[in-house]
Amino acid sequence: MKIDSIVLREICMPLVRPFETSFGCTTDRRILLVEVQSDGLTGWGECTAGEHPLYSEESTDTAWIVLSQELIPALLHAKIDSAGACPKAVAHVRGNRMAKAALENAVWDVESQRMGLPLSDLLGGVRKKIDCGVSLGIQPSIDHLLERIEIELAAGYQRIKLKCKPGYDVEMFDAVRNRWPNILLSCDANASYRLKDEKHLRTFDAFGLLMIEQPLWHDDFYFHSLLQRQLETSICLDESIRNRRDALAAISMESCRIINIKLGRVGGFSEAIHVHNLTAERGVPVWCGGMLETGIGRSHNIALSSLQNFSLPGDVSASSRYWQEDIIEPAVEVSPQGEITIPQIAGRGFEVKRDRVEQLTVRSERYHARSHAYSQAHKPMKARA
Ligand code: OSB
Ligand code: MG
Repeated sequence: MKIDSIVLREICMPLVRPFETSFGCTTDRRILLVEVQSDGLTGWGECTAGEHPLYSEESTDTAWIVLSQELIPALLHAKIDSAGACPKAVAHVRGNRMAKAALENAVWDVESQRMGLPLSDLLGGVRKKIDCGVSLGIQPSIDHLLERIEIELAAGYQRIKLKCKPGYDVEMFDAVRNRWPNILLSCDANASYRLKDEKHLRTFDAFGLLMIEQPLWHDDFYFHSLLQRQLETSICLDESIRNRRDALAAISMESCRIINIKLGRVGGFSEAIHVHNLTAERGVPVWCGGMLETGIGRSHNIALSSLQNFSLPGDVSASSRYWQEDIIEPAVEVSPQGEITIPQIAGRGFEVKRDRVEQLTVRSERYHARSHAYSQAHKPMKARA
């Protein structure tokens, strides 16, 4: 596959409502988009790094630097023959998985168009529809929360996930369970508890939660394995799982019984498929996480969720829950049964609204094959005078 040029851009988009987690509140997103041009085709990728390095070490700004100075020059230099060859072309760069995913996923988009296949087919997907849940940020009050849950259930969503943190947990679970004793309910702590909270976390068992997501440190398996032994509720790891080896370690140590796969967190489709295949072999169910994506990232999440072991409802929901106007056409919609239908046309299945993207762009740069960007990036450092 010959890559002719790559465009890196940053767009700014306000969320329709603030999204608050244990680590912070987001009101406006700064999102990097990658456009890979190859033989008249354009593939799109989205970087899921946050505005600040709070969920992971990456941010919009670190991803820009790593993409522009390292990853894009390396990929243009590598002359890859398929999207699956991307990870090797950027393997010399440590970490920076969200930046890598933005680039690799754009190449998968190009490849699916070139082959005339829906992206989900190219990935090996088998599902025609995916089950959808929602993630509800920390709300100003329990009344606000109950109101939101009512709206999401009425829209058909199959699972409600509640963001929680110390001091904002059992009272909320109690209120929700009193109102809806039987809904599929889970919580996500985003690493906000410690092992000393074990006794308190055991009280979560009374609420029949499907899972508790990432209760302890963002980089931990061992202490989660100690905690999991003490809980009836399944632990689901999110932040800790960076690749297939991590998933294998976590499963072997019984640190969790469920895994959330996020394309950005694991570095792109290739590694996401590796994690998926391992969990399928080991009988560990997975679901697709979300990172407040625009329609581009959302369409990648939809394609990934079509793989066989994505057997639990994911955090892949309608565009309108996040955006006044999405940057794709049609917008992502969820049926009254809480399902998204996998597009059956070549590529991601959603057009990018180029005019809208241009309007929202705050900076952009184009890189050509064999441009001097590569030689610049790899010039040996000179000693300072
Ligand atoms: O932990 O799943 C998370 C959003 C930003 C950072 C981390 C997380 C989330 C979500 C949002 O829960 C899920 C979505 O995009 O709908
Ligand atoms: Mg999470």
